[in-house]
Amino acid sequence: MRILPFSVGAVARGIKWGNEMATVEIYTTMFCGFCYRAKRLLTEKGVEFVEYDLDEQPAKRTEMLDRAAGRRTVPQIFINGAHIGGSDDLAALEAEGGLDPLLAAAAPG
Ligand SMILES: N[C@@H](CCC(=O)N[C@@H](CS)C(=O)NCC(=O)O)C(=O)O
Repeated sequence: MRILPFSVGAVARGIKWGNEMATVEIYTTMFCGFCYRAKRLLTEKGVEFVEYDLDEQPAKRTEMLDRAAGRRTVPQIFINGAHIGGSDDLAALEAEGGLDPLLAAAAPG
């Protein structure tokens, strides 16, 4: 029997509410320590993300520059379309408790 509309495990991770979850996108390259660091943080939190590997999809670099207001380094991370920044920005957001609320907000539409 399920009383709560969400799973206890999901609440512990602070991410999934019902079937809705934030859309997380990350632009990466293959040999990038900061990309691994950002992906590890997301993975440890149980967050699913869409990865755009610029080595495999070079055309995505222009898209990243547009969306990230010209920031050229990888990774660049977006949550529900909002620009978060790079790996350090993601880690700082997590440290100050700002990441979970963003992840808990379902993607619009
Ligand atoms: N502070 C940034 C550093 C990112 C960074 O330096 N990424 C390297 C790859 S691991 C990069 O894009 N280097 C190319 C460049 O600096 O133009 C972050 O935390 O994301």
